[in-house]
Amino acid sequence: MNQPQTIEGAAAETLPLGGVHLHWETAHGPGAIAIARLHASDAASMDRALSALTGCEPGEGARSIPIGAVVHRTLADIDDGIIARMTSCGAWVMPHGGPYSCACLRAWMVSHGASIDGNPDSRDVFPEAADGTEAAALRLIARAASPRAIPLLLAQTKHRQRVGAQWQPSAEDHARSHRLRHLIDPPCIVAVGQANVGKSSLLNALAGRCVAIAFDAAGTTRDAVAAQLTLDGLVADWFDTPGIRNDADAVERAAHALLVPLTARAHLLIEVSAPGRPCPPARTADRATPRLRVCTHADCDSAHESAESQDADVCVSCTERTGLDALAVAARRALIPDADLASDEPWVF
Ligand SMILES: Nc1nc2c(ncn2[C@@H]2O[C@H](COP(=O)(O)OP(=O)(O)OP(=O)(O)O)[C@@H](O)[C@H]2O)c(=O)[nH]1
Ligand SMILES: [Mg+2]
Repeated sequence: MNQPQTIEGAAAETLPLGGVHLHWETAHGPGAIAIARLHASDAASMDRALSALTGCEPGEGARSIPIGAVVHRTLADIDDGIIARMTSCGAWVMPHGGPYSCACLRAWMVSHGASIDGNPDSRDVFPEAADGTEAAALRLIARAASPRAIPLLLAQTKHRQRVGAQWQPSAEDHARSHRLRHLIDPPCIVAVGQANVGKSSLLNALAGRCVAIAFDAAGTTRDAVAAQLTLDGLVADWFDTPGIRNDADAVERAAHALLVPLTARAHLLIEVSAPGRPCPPARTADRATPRLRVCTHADCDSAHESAESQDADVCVSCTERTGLDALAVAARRALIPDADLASDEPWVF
């Protein structure tokens, strides 16, 4: 792979990618392919940029990539990949998704005059969309974490048409839209409780695999351990935390300090208890943070008679795997109520 050459001292407008905006659509991380969107103010600039990128003489390269075509080309002698010419002024360049080749390609384009476009217009990204609402919805679908986001976003054009162009969102529309954002960016759920009540077992049971060590000795978990879970169609980052106990050693006390920033940024706190072992109040969390009380050991004799079990929102058995679906629904509802998902008022995004 060749290193990109820098064109030093050249005025931006004389460079082959001068006037072309570059927006990297895919995340900065390894992937099979990456997607870079190029947008120019006029067709001639896009022709010139694609010619330079594919190593063709001006005119040749452009003609070989007509509007609507998808072609395989060498990209600046750095990689090979796919170019999709979406419009006269827009194209998607799709190299392999290795971070190094992407960084080289990005550096080559910038050194040849492309400017980094931080927040491109959704209509440029999705020229096939019927209107701005559909373009913005398609853009969110492309990065939505949760499956439940897709039908809601696809319905937004219809909802907007129904309310009309004069629609002014109310405070409740903004609040609902804010909650629905959890479908795009996974919310942070933090499970807290006394040592040895089953917090790690709960994470493992929900994940269906061993994420955190669970052991019959208090003080097993020494760090915040997270996994991404799908809870009733909502993808969330679930954090297991070190249990609270009075005779904690120095390492555990250091681990407890981690809880302060973590609970502060939690969107939902799971207060885990077991029969006879209540959850101490999470002093560090914002009082407004929603909470769910979960009692483990539902499989144990007379567990249902305990105060913790009777006070709990959901009772689960991590070993027998009961109550997990009810917990997933309760967690999703605490973050996004059913009414938000059923609403036919527009989602402000
Ligand atoms: N029977 C039964 N045992 C459970 C249940 N949940 C957890 N356990 C057991 O309780 C013990 C402690 O479980 P952990 O998941 O390690 O508890 P923890 O709250 O993460 O403990 P710390 O990491 O020390 O804070 C283990 O032996 C588990 O197998 C449950 O629902 N039923
Ligand atoms: Mg643990």
